[in-house]
Amino acid sequence: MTTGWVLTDPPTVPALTPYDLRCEHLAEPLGIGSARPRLSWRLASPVRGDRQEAFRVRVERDGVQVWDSGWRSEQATSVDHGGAPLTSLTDYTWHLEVRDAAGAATGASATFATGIFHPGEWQARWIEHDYETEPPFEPPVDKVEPRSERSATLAAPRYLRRSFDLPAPVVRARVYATAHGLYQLNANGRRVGADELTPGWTDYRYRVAYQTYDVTDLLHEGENVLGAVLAEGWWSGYVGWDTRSQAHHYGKRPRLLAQLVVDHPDGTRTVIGTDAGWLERTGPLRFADLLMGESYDARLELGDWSSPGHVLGQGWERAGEAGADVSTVVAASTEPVRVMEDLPAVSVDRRGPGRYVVDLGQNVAGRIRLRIRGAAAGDRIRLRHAEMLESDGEVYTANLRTADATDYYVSAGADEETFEPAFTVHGFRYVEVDGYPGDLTTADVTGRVLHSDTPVAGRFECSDPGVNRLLGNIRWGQRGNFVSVPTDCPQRDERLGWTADAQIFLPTAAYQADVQTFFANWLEDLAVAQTPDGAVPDVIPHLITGRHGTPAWSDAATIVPWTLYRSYGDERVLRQAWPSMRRWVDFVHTANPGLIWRNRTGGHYGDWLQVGVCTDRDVLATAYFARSAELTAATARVLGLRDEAAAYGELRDRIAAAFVAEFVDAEGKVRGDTQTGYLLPLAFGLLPEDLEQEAVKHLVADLERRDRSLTTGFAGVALLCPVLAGYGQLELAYDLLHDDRYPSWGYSIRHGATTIWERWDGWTEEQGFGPVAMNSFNHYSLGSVGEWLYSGVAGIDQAPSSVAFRDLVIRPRPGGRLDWAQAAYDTPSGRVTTRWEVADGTVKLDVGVPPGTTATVHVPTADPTSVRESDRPVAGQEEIDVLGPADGVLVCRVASGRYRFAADA
Ligand code: RAM
Repeated sequence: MTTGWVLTDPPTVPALTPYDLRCEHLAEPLGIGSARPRLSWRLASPVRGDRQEAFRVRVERDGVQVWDSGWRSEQATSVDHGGAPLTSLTDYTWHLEVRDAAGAATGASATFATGIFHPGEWQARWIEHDYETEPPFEPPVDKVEPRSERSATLAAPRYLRRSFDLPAPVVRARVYATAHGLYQLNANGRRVGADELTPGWTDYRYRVAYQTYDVTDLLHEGENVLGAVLAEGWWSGYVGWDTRSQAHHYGKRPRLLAQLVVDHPDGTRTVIGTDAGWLERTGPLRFADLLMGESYDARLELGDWSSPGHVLGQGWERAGEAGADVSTVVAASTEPVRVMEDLPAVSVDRRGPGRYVVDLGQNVAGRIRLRIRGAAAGDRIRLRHAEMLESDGEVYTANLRTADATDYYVSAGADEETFEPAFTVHGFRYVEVDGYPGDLTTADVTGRVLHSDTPVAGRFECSDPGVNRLLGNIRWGQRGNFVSVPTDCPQRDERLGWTADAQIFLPTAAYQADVQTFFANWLEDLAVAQTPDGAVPDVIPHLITGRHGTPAWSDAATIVPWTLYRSYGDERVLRQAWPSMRRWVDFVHTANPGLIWRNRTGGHYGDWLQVGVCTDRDVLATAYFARSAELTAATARVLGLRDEAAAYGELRDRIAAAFVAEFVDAEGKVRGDTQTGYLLPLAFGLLPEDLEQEAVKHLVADLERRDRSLTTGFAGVALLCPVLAGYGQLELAYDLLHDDRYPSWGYSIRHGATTIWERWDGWTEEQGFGPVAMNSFNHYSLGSVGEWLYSGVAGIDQAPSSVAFRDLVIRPRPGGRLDWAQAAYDTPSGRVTTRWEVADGTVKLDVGVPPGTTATVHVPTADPTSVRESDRPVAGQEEIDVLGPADGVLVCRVASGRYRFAADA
């Protein structure tokens, strides 16, 4: 199951074929929350010009058809279930048929199941440890494991069990479960599912997701046992940088809610819910916390506690009931966190007796699985996690701030034991193992990589190893920070859903993975956290109070839904976000009737972590104000809200005019004269044409003055390469991409980075480690250049008016040190591929366009008359429409299929 995070190829097919069938954008989901789910598919075909002319969807339940869409002459690759609303707690199969231009039909089928739709269907109550009747705390064993002061305040996780009889064999069994806290389930001694850190992090004040598991194969007629382990997690553990006294962020006591529904052959159902009939106690887990780590005392193991026939020892008590309010409980709508890859240790360095430093060779979010041999009962092993090493080879932990990131294991004295924490996650590359009995080898240590199981959607490679490493680091930055919510970092006492980080990185993230449900889920928490006057908090889920309404941060409210819509084409995300978008723009407008955004600027971080310059804050804020107004207008247009579209469109134009009047002089110089100061208005189209070229000149002059060195922070960095390339400065863009002097992406790579650093000066030759108060080595924001690798270098993009990549623009940009580059990307219609190569005076360009889409291909060439496709002239080919030469390219419009262009370089 831990196959890594790789792109799966579409099927090789002889004719138009649907594949990758999804329900609510998820593959064969078990507990969807919608009675009218969206069904979607991708298409593959080897035939040029192929497209789906019509489709038909049939939904059935137990072999009985509940909806037939009939044949629809449409190219759409998604449809909402159009029959009567579906029934809760039910399995469905859906059959899809598609017809191509020649009338030939192919089909595919998939399944999904509905979850619990109505609160009344929960026959379960929240259960928790009954703290009222708790006896005074007594250490359970002679040697209590040491705890830091912080972890000493954490309560021991609870083990819960319920034994029950099933009167008949099992046809189908599902568990619906969630927690205030984190939980893992067992059934008859076996782990249920492979999801980690469930139920994930949402704004628990408003909603908590339940997960659905199929346990049909784990249960049988007669006695069965359901078990659960319950820890603190985001609910009541350490989150962010708040101390725990203010914290217990959402509540003080972890709670479990679960319901098992078993169908028997005669059509009867057995339902077992959590209630006071469950027993609970503590066990080997002494504490477990996302930031602090986990402590496990194997001497306290409970044996086969979740199996039938287990003889209950002392310590089991009745669970306390904590009400039956399920009003915040919703169906999970996005992929869970899972163990996505196992990494072998690459080296072990003995630092002293029983003390080792292990290197995984990669900075990750995850944890360690440790094999222990020959330990005596009571031996204690300590694991400290770190991203970097000190110059003397010891682990560098100062940048973790108050996050202990330390796990403990106390041995039971067995010949061989294995320790792997269950309810914590660390951001680390190195781990110090202290107190290890015998010799530790690389074979004893495995790195377990955890993140949200967002399906991989893209692949990029080129001839330059440095650029490939950069892309690799960007990918690992995504993996390390897409853990239930998009976080800024996975290691220190922060790990929060900073909104600018998210909006800036989203375009890159979306090229690498299908992040549709991941961000739609997060947006729900954004909308509920808006203040009554419309300000958006700086972090989502909302935790840090007093900071909201920040330029570029809170603009995530408009940018994230719009980017999701453009990438995936599901207008429901806009419909849902619309009130939040407009409330956000209205908030800024109300506070700034003069249209220069100076008032109510929240935390105003400016161009965060820029180097050596200070981009004018009003410039940055006002540019974002214009952008948000523009996207709100665009959204209104999609939703058919004509008046609002006109009003926000007009507002956007007035902000742009105010921007120019206030900040731009007659020579096109933008106030502050910084790179980001030019990039923002150029990228957002705020300047009139005559000033545009002038502004580009100032931008280029600034770069030249600095010997082609960047100064951009979070807000500007994503725009550097696309804007430069877009305005005819391709070689400058490539120089920045290849640069390895400070500050640059290449500098961190030259110094061994395996992820994107938070700051350009995270570590420098002159200063060593950067400011310890804020120095993460796994932050994705500065990796937002990844978008340009796919859209610019490999050239996979879409037309400005296109949605879901249906109208592709293939415009690769040979240049820099690259001889070739290639990319693949799974659009909602199917896979698009590009590969270009320049050799011996010839440029070759291979393009794959998915069925039903068209592409405008810019074939790079010095001589447009030399362009051939599959060794034939382009002119006169049926699927190729030659639009004409332009600026070093020949522009052609092509239908779906594969094309092999060649031309003089
Ligand atoms: C820090 C992090 C985060 C950033 C905020 C403003 O906590 O670097 O990424 O968004 O500051």
